[in-house]
Amino acid sequence: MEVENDIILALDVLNMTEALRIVESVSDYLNTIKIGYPLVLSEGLQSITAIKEEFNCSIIADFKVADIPSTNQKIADVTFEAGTDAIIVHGFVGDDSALACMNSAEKYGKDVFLLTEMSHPGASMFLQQHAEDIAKMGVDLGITNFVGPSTKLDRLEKIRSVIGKDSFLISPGVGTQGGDPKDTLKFADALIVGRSIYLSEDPKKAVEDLIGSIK
Ligand code: U5P
Repeated sequence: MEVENDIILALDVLNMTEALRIVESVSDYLNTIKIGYPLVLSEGLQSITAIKEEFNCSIIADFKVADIPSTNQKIADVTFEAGTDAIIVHGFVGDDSALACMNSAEKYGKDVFLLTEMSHPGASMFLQQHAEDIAKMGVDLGITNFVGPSTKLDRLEKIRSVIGKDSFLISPGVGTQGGDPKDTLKFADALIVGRSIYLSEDPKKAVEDLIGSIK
């Protein structure tokens, strides 16, 4: 996936008017948008289709898919039908569940991102202990796209060492959650940034400043 300026916008707004306004304002600089439950539960899966059609951008659906294989397959199928380019899938549910999403992605010619460890403090309670095994499982399955936290750079470095330098690693937690953009890019290929862009009074300037800070 070619991520312009190494920044993915997390578009966690609750209506299409706001979504279109934000994407429009940053579209000179960004070509990859992550859309998750906040927008899709508010406006439907067609919000993905509409944004992709209007801006010709790549869409990553952040549904953190975490169910039994047959349900995962259905979730992935309808998500790809809507025009999504990639779907984020939880790794903790195991290889069969991840494989179901991979099979769907293959059928549609799309991608899977495997979520290894999360960026919030609570992730240290359960997920962190297994993150490297989850990453290793992904590598063994042939997954080449991963998600890891920018808020814990030691962990991000570990995850990078498991997935290897050629895997594509995207990292949320920059800005509002405290992650540093430049440091994160020592280990990640692209940053996922939400609130510090879409809550800014001037989202375009927020992106310009962010690009300036990682040059
Ligand atoms: N996200 C995380 N951490 C993870 C996985 C996903 O923050 O471990 C998602 C959030 O759901 C949100 C975005 O969509 O990445 C980060 O947004 P923000 O903190 O920049 O507003």
